[in-house]
Order: sequence, then C-alpha cells, then structure tokens
Amino acid sequence: AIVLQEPSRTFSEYLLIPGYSSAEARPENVSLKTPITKFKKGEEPAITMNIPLVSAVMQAVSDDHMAVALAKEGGVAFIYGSQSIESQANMVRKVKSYKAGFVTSDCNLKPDQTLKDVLYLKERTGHSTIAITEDGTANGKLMGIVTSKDYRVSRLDADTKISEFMTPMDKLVYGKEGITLSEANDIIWDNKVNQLPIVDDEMHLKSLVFRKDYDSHKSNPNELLDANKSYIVGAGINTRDFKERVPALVEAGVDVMTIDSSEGYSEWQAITLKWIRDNYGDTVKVGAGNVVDKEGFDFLVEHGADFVKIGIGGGSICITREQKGIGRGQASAVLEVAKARDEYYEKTGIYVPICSDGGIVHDYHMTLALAMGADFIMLGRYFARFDESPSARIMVNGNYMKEYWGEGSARARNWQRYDLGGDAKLKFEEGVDSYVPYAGSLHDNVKLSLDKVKSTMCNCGVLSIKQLQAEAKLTLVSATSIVEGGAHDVVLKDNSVATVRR
Ligand code: MZP
Repeated sequence: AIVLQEPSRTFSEYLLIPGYSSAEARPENVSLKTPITKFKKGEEPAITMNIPLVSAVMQAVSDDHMAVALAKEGGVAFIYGSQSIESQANMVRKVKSYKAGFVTSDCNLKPDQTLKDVLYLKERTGHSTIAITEDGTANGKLMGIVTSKDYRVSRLDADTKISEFMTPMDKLVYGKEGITLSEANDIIWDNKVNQLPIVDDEMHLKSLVFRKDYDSHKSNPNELLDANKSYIVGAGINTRDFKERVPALVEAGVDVMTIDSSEGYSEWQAITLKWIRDNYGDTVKVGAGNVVDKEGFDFLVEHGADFVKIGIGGGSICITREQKGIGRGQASAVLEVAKARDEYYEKTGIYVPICSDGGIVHDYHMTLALAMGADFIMLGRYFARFDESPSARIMVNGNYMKEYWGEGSARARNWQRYDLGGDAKLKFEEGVDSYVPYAGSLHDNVKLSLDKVKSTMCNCGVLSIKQLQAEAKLTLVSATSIVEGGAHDVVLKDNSVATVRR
C-alpha cells in the first residue's frame, strides 16, 4: 500500500491570515460570482452563479421550492434524483415555469377542502396566498383566493370549509391573460391588493402576480435567471437509469445536472458521461463526482465532466468512513483537487470548476473552502434547516427542528448513489436519519452567511473568489490555538443565573 504521510485534514484545522486591506476592500465591493461549468481561456462559462452556493442532491433538501428560493438569491439547487423520473422532471418543469415577476401558482386547493389543508400547505410551501380552483390544480377554474388575513382574525375551526372564508370570485380582483407587467402593476396598486390572479377567458388560472415580486425583483440583483427569464435549476442523475432520466430532464428544461454518487472515480461515471456527450454533445451540462484526489479529477475531466464534485465521508449525515473506512478530510481533498484543476487549466486552457460537497459546519468554513480553491460549495445540513426545505418542521423537546436524512439511510433508500453494479438495492446504510435545528428563512440566513464571507474576504484584502483562491494565506491551527479561538478564561453569563441589579 501507498501511505500518504500528510494527515487527512478538515476545515476546522485551518485559519485565514488577514492580508493588507485597502480602502476599496469593503463588503459592497466584493463579487461572489463564480462559474459552474467548464470554459475555455478567454471565453465565458455557459452558467455563472451570483453566489457560490448550491443545495445538495437530497430528498430532505432540494425540491422545486428550494430551487426557486435559492435561484432568487443567486445560487442553484440540484433537485434530488431518488424519486421517479416523472416526478423529478415535474419539479424541474415547475421551477422553469416561474417567470420573473410572475409566479405560476403551485399552491392550490379546492373549495371543499378545509382550513387544516390551508395551514398545512402554507407551512409546507411558505406561500401566504393560496388559489382556490374548481379541481385544485394550477390550471383549474378560479373560484377564489385565500390569504392569511382571511382566517387569522376570525377564530375558525380547523375543519371549516375553504368556501366559507375564501375571497370569492365576485369580490376578487383579477387580470386577463396577456396584460403587461405594468398593467398588472397598475391594477395591483389601484385596488390595493397584494396579489393578482391572471386568468384566461374561461377563468382558468394561469398565474399569480405578487406585489412583492416587483419589489424583490427590483431589489435583488443576485437573482439567477438564463435567456428566457426563468430560474436556473439543476438536477441529480445516477449511473443506472440515465438513458431515460436525462432526456426527461432535458425536455423539462433543466439547466445543469450532476451525477450523484458517493464515489465517482468509476467506469460507471465514464459510461454515463460518454452517453451524454454522444447524444447531446456539449449542449447538456453535467458535473460528476465525488472524488477526493487528482486521479479522480483527471479521470472525470478526461471523460467530459463540466464540473467535478469533491467529498467522500464528510457530510454531516454520512457514516461511510465508519462503515467502509474510505474517504478523506475535506480540506485535504479540496486542496489537492484544486491544484489538479489549476494544472489542467495551465496545460489545456480549459477551466473545470470544482465544488466542495459536504462538511460545512460554520459559516467561516465556506470562506475556507473557497480560499482552498473550491469554485462553489454544495450544502445539505445548512439548507435543510430552512423553511424552504421539503421536510416537515416539528417540535422536539421544546425546540423547533427539521428532519434531515442521508441519501444512504434506510429512509431515503437511494441505492443508485452507492451502486457498484450489483443488484438494485441498498445493502447496508451509509447515512443516518436526524434532526437539525430549524433556522427560519433561506433569504435571511444566506444573507448573513455571505455577509460574513464578504467581510472575511475584505480582511484578506480580496474582492473576488478568484483573488481569494490566488492570494489567501492559510495556517494550520494547533489544538491549543483552537481553545484560544473561542471565549476563554472568562465566566460566561448564563440566562439561568439570576442577575441582581442595584
Ligand atoms: P452536509 O452539508 O450535510 O455536511 O453534507 C451534504 C452532502 O453529504 C451531500 O451533498 C452528499 O454529497 C452527502 N451525502 C448525502 N447523503 C449521504 C449519506 O447518506 C451523504 N451518506 O454522505
């Protein structure tokens, strides 16, 4: 065996050393733009993100709601592949049907459903407006609208039928299909409503326009849209059913895919990539992984990957290292693969972005991952905590939690992710089922995390991710300096100790 002498290191073993900060080094001057897909020297990548974050290919993390919420912030969600092809393609289709300024309603109920259904849908989607259509579908005949003010003030029973408290059609302000954004805007303002259903001549619902869409559209310069003004969306694929899944996702409008696998240095990935290139050339964008060293990176790039994902065994829900004894500390893996990417660029003039996947615990780990060479970061636990993730919010021991389970857990049963060509089933678990503390809205949390990243970049005197990768100075930390980094040698005030004021 070859024994690497350098230990396998994690993010928490490093710190950044500040560099010279000029007066220009202010957070508002920092750009977090970053490429997702490979490009030639002097050319632009096909897809660039405005923030370096993507959400994990996981049942508990990335569905269509997550995809829209993250694209609004400038990142990309990879919709989970451990579901039927039809249902994954439908999620992609829903995301692509959201238009800038127009939100196609996927939040509908029938008049004979109850307040309980309204509350569940609101909790699940975060939408405060629900369209009531004849058959409960997005294209059904519009019967009314329910917003929280319709039921919040009156003490209604959870079993009250929606028809008893919705704003019915004759009291509803609506617009006809074909009106322009500014006409819709005028109706909204003239009638002092917060939302405007758009219907066709038969009163079938076409979309909902929200007042906040104009505001957020104007005020969020990061929002990630491609040529037809729809949100950018990603999806996970596997090395088994790609011949059926890829065409369905492409037909649904997916912008970028990734082969989702616990170990990507394999012939299965080469076969999958070859099939995609043979059938679609370079028009379909697909990343591959996960790998943890130069050999893995070179292999996937040679077989046509648009980006390469790094990380084995570092995910918060992952027990692969305990079960199988394989993996590598995420920092060591990113550092080695980033070097391989730079060498490849030097040699060929082709830049293949790399993604650090899993193991981000603190916000500063994001900055470290970028400084170590990652072009973007995939996160599971982080996004699972927000309103927009698919799992239910539940109370555990007096605290709100969200459920978060690994793709290799018995709950997800994503055997394709661990597939080595055997029979089609999960043989043993490589992931756990867990809770993560509920943390509120994606928008607020992403903003806070990235404010920290930008602030640290200013401390390092850099204004872009490229500059951070080139100029960051990192130091290893000793066990005793880790102690020095937290509050130490003081007695922390604690809420349980009564304070006597004089
Ligand atoms: P984290 O952000 O929760 O630390 O890690 C998320 C990453 O863990 C995912 O993107 C994926 O690569 C990996 N993952 C997902 N399921 C499992 C598992 O069940 C896993 N072992 O390791």
